[in-house]
Amino acid sequence: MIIVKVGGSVFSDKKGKPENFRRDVVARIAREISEFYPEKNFIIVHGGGSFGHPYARRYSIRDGIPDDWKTARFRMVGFSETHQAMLRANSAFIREFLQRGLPAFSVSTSSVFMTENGDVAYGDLEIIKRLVELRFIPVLFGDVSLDLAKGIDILSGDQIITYLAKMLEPEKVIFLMDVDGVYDGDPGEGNLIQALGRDEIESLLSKLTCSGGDVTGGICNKLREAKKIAKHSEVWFVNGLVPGRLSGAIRGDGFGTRIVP
Ligand code: IP8
Repeated sequence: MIIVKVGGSVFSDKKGKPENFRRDVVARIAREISEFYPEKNFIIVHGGGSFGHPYARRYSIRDGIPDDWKTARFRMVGFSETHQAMLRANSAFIREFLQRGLPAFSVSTSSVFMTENGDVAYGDLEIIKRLVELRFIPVLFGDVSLDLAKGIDILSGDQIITYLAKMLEPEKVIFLMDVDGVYDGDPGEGNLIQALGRDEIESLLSKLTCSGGDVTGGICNKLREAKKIAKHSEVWFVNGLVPGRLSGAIRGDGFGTRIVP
């Protein structure tokens, strides 16, 4: 089984109009997957991109449900709005897969996982396991979550993948991004690292600027999660905007960053 995370900046332009969707990119990702399916099983998890993140920020979802009812109600409406935006992204995704004969099936993350301060505290994987057994391609997504500590929060696609990797032990996890892989410095400054040791991740994190950007933490969050995932499976970071890079990572001879256990 291979788990592919399609980053929000791959299927949409995060700086562009709200809810813009790169149909051509997702269609090409589906085509690359169809070269290996059904010999290999896939689970897809996509991020929030121009769909979830603007709502999550506008309604301060990560601050949870406060005691003050007026603010609580405003945020609960925002919680649902954010989820609906993610359902629209998911539906656009699934359409591209179905059109290429791939039996993608939507799994609504917030109905399967609960968090505690943003980390998965509970996850019911029975449906996902059965879907994979039957050779469906489950498509999950970064989403809002009911949270045991704060009432509500955001669950990043990257956190979902760590949980899936721990429980399902896939042969490979591939992160598709809008850059060639992991760099040894901030964007535009560092060099691409082609093989990154699991034990080198902490020192790399101390060199990177980890604040700002996404509500869920961008590349730093991905690297922290990759460190955990690499205990269970091979991890790749590749450019999802360049044709063939996903196929290369699936074959194992691709261009990008491979995390070495
Ligand atoms: O882009 C975030 O998921 P991510 C999901 O995978 C929302 O971190 C709703 C902002």
